Amino acid sequence: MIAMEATAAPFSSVISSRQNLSSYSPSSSIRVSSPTSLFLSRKNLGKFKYPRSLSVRASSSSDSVVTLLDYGAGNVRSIRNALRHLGFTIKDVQTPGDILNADRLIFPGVGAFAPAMDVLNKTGMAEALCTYIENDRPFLGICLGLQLLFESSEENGPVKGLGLIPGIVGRFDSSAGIRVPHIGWNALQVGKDSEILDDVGNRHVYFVHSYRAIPSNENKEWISSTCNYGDSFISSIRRGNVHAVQFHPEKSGEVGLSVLNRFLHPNLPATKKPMEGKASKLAKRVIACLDVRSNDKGDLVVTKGDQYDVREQSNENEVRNLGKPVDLAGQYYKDGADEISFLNITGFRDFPLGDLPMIQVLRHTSKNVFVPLTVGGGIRDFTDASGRYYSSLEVAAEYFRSGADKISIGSDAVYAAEEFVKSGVKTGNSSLEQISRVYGNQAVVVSIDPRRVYVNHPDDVPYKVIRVTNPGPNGEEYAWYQCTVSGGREGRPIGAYELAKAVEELGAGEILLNCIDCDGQGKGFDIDLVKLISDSVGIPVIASSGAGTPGHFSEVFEKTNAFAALAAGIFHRKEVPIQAVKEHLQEEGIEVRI
Ligand code: 1PR
Repeated sequence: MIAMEATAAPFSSVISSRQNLSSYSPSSSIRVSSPTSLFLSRKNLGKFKYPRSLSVRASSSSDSVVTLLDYGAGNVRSIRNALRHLGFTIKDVQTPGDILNADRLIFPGVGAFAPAMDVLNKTGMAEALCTYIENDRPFLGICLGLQLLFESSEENGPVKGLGLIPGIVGRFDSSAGIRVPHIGWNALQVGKDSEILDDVGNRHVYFVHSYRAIPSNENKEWISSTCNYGDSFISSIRRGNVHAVQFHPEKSGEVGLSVLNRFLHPNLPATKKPMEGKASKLAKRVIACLDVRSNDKGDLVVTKGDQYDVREQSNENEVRNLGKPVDLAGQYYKDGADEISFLNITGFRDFPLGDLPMIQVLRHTSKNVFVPLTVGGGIRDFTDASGRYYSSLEVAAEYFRSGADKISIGSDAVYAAEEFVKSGVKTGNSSLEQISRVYGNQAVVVSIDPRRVYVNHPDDVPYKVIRVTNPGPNGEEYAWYQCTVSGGREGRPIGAYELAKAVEELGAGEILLNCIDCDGQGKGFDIDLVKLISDSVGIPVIASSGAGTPGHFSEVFEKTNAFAALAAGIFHRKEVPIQAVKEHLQEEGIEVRI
């Protein structure tokens, strides 16, 4: 499952008028009279009817073209970028015939199961796909592109799938104590003959999904790897030339690129010995954050604040300039960052679509960075000087189209949470609700900018108060965490605890938990705050602000339920390399992606 966006489908023209497949006759095609023995017997395939008249072209070339089935439901920019990075050109499927004619076909399923099947059925793509796969043509399904091969899915269903693999795709069971969606880097148990996973070994790959297929006696011959998350689920299948993976190779760094490369170049000799180790579960993520804004000369720079003050303490009082966003993001990718966040820190006053540098930053970064990218700042409804109204959905859509995997909402989520706490009513109109409804909650992060406020007694304020580890300046033993908007400039009548609970209800998939007091101080994360929030919500929490040493990362993972830890200053100033953080965590027995 990856963020969806509303774009015209490459073959949208065929959606309304279903192509008559029996009249389709590709040039240079050969008739395939019977399916290969690789596949299930018909009686196991449910009621799916295979057209008898489809033809599949014989593979003739090993050129550098890959056919992409983008049925227009979502953002496949990352897979396009990854394929181009590997030296391939992309041919988009326009008609079912393009599937049958493909030399190699990649199907990055996006969005939800039911609408995807609906489009595939209406366009005749379902039949073409089944024929193509039945004839053992080179195929790689990704995420939903794996799930659709099964008999059916429970996602808004039951909904019938392509029926090529026995099994029902079901939702992860959150009552088993796991957080759903399954987001992050997880290790695989790779079976024999997986071929495209030859370089993976037990290195982590990136998953984002709420539904999964589970191994059974009926489908065991298809399974090339499984993964553990609550229970064991199918992370990849392989039969002959047909492959599909539940994870996102295009977001899994170098190891993900190797999976794509091995699919595109079958029979490559194993070049690397897969790494040995004890990878077994979801890795804790280390995230590099780039606070971005224009400096006084108008250049977009990565800056870094001291408790959110990003100006130098000099006569010129200029905006601190720590580098160029695209260059730094590329460097952090190479250094092993599991994710990269861009925060447009003046987005609250400069409308992000008003000028386009941040969009350009994303476009350029996503060409060479193959881990998840988050972008935040200024996501809200907006009317520009000429009276043109932009909805927050349009802003988010532009970010997704430009390469973001997740968007992060700050100020606007605070206003929405305040309303919700007051009224108890979900209006469905907030940017948070709208974007998570359209793109899925896994694509929406809420960024919280709280400031610690000490009090003498838990009843002093109508917000969640905790006993703090280190008393306040006047010996206060308690504190609450006041949310702010506009980059910490304005305090609001809501606490971080109340906000976190509210935004989870409103559809946030993750919380980026900053702390103004700790920002840029290098003294460690605010453990009291991170513990409070990560114990209170069922969605992943990213601890942010204050990292100064690798030990601060292990401390936050050992003492709280944070899923990820984010840092900025120590990476920008090259005080601590990302790899040093990872190695330290490993030494401490904390699972990370290496
Ligand atoms: O309110 O939706 O426009 O979003 C604005 C976004 O910009 C929010 O995510 C908000 O956190 C961020 N932001 C606004 N002003 C600042 C600032 O610094 N003046 N940056 C700012 C937030 C905090 C972290 C920082 C960590 C780690 N920066 O992102 O990277 O504290 O730093 P450290 O490791 O150096 O301690 P909207």
